[in-house]
Amino acid sequence: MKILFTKLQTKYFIIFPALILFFGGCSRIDHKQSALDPKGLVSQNQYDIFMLSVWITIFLFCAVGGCLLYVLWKYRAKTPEEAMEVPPQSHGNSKVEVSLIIASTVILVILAIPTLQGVVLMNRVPDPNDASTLEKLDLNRSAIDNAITVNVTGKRFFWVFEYPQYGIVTANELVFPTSRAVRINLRTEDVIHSFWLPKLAGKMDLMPGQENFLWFIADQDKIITRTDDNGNKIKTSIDEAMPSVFNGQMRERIFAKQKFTDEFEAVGGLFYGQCAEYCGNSHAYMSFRALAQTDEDFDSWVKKFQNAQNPNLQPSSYNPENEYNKGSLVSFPDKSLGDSDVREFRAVKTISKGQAPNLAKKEWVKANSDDYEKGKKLFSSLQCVQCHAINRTGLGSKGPNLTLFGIRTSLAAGWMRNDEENLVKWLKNSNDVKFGNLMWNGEGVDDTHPLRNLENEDEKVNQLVTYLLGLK
Ligand code: HEC
Ligand SMILES: [Cu+2]
Repeated sequence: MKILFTKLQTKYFIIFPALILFFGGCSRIDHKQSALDPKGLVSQNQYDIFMLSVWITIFLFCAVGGCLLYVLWKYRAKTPEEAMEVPPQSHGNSKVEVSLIIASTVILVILAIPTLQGVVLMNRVPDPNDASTLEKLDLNRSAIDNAITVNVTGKRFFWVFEYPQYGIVTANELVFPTSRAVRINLRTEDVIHSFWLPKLAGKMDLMPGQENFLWFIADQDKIITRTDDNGNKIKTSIDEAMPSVFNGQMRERIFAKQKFTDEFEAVGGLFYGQCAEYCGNSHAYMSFRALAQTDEDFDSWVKKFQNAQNPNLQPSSYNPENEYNKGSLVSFPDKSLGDSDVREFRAVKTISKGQAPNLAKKEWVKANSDDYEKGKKLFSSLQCVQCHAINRTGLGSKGPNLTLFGIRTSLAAGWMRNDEENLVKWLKNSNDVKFGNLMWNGEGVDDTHPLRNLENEDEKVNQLVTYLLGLK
């Protein structure tokens, strides 16, 4: 008995730690960046192909392992004499060999057909006139007809998202409507990167000198279905799963519901993406986010960006020849900021022609706080504009475009929460936060560059933060 017990114990000593190691590597399949939790048509297709090959592999494992065990058992030596015998020798069995070749071929064909179909599917948005394909894929024609295009440019170590149909550009957060297909054109301006958006689109490389392509369409039903802590599937509302991005609700909701280290999304419409091809020091932190929106919210977001990035809609300097409506934004000098400084004012009532702006008459109010205005000024004087554009496209393209930065959920290419605390850390020493990033280490940046000297400049940093987070 005692011997049996010790034997058992030794067995468990080996098995338990092995199991712990084995399952320790597992996580819930709906993990933030899991390819096993598809929420769109293209990723679902890839998942199905993957599962087909898993089942085939399991079948093969059992069939081959089973035969092996059977033969080992059946033809084992039963007596010491038998063990001494040399078994009959043969060169093989051509029937068995031929059937094995045929069986392998059949399995390869079974795998190849859906794989090739998947490659075709991933590589091209279906033709809107091809009714039978649309029906097979259960796609609305309008989802294809109204597809949106996003030109994605990979840069060390962030992403540029340009929407050519709307003439807007942003970085690191891809906002899209769930009702429409999204075409993704992939290019790079430096080295090879790889665009990986596992729950929606799969993965595709960005190659210098070549344009690659990918598309996805999200499944709103799957987005609003959530797994709770006990593993039950529950349906939430659209409002809960896809808060509006344009008015900052998405950002607020994510911050309120989720610790940064949480492994699961608090909000269904938030997707994590990642560069999946080693591209340098901070490659591991070259991530991005995709934010699902209803049509209405997406349109509002586009409108807001278009207004922000339309040079004709920027506040112009005050002109006494113009009449101004209540609410108009105009800039004119404000001595309280600095001798030659202008700031933005908002008209409190209709301002008739021919007047000089008179602050004493309470016709104008400051459009932004003093810190915001000072931060805005610092953004130019500290040479941030060298690399960043805010609002207008095309200027300062070495770094991410920071238009409406205050509604962005993430900082430094998707991997940190975009809040005051992190932004302060980033501005004081971005190299500490993201080693090797090209803001700190870019061309023309050395220890004399003003951005490297913000470490002890709390006031300036706070003004910059007020300005950047005030862009909303
Ligand atoms: C030499 C060019 C350069 C200068 C100058 C520069 N930046 Fe940057 N900035 C970058 C690059 C490149 C990134 C992207 C870093 C990354 O994520 O790898 C970046 C990222 C950022 C981000 C995060 C953006 C995002 O999408 O997450 C903020 C905010 C920012 N910079 C603010 C500033 C401010 C404020 C200044 C001036 C004090 C400044 N930058 C000066 C190049 C620059
Ligand atoms: Cu990379």
